[in-house]
Amino acid sequence: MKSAVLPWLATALAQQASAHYVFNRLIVNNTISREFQYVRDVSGNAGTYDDLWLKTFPIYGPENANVTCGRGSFPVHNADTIQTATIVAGSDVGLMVSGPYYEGDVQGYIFHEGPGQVFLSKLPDGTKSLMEYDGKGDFFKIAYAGPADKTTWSTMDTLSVNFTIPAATPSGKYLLRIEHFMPSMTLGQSQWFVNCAHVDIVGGGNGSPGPMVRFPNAYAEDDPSIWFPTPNDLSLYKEPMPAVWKG
Ligand SMILES: [Cu+2]
Repeated sequence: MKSAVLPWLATALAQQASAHYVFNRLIVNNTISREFQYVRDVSGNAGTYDDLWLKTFPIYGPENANVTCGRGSFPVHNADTIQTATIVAGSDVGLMVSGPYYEGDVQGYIFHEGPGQVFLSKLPDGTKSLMEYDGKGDFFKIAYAGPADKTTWSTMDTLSVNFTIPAATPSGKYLLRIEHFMPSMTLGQSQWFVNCAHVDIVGGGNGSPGPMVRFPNAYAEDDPSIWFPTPNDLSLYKEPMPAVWKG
């Protein structure tokens, strides 16, 4: 197995500068959705929507408005086709990458060194539907995938960030937001991969989720979780605030 995998990996690492990804599939109870079935479509870095490769390009900096739900994600571009996933509170869920496709591989991998985090934002009172929600409301964090050990990020070379919707989450319509980012060694170089899915949580509980944050600007470029000059020692990495709400 190793002899088959390693040459591909070496090539991929050599292409790391352009090897990016978009979390466009939702996994619910081990069922993988189609691309952008439940996830808001995003534009490429040139503004068009027709090229998956361009959609994978990073967003730079936590203060960029595109870190709310991804570049060009609101108004919802795939309004005619996006669906809302029904998820029973307590279920296992994941957000999975597509692209890039190269070297004959059919899947993209999470290539950048950094953490993954997952958030929920309830449809605000007075906003009629998720289609009309710009994502500027309150988000609480439900998952953090940090370093696996001193030298390895737990998401490295995986296809998805997996988590559980807390059973105590109140029922209702939510934006389910994932961010995977590469902290910067030099100030101002962080790269962000952000997507949002439309979900309807059913069978929920009576929890009071929090603490809440809003995007962009939940973090500053010089936060120790965003500007991390010592990537060779992940024991020094601090989980970004807010804390995970466990329900
Ligand atoms: Cu990059």
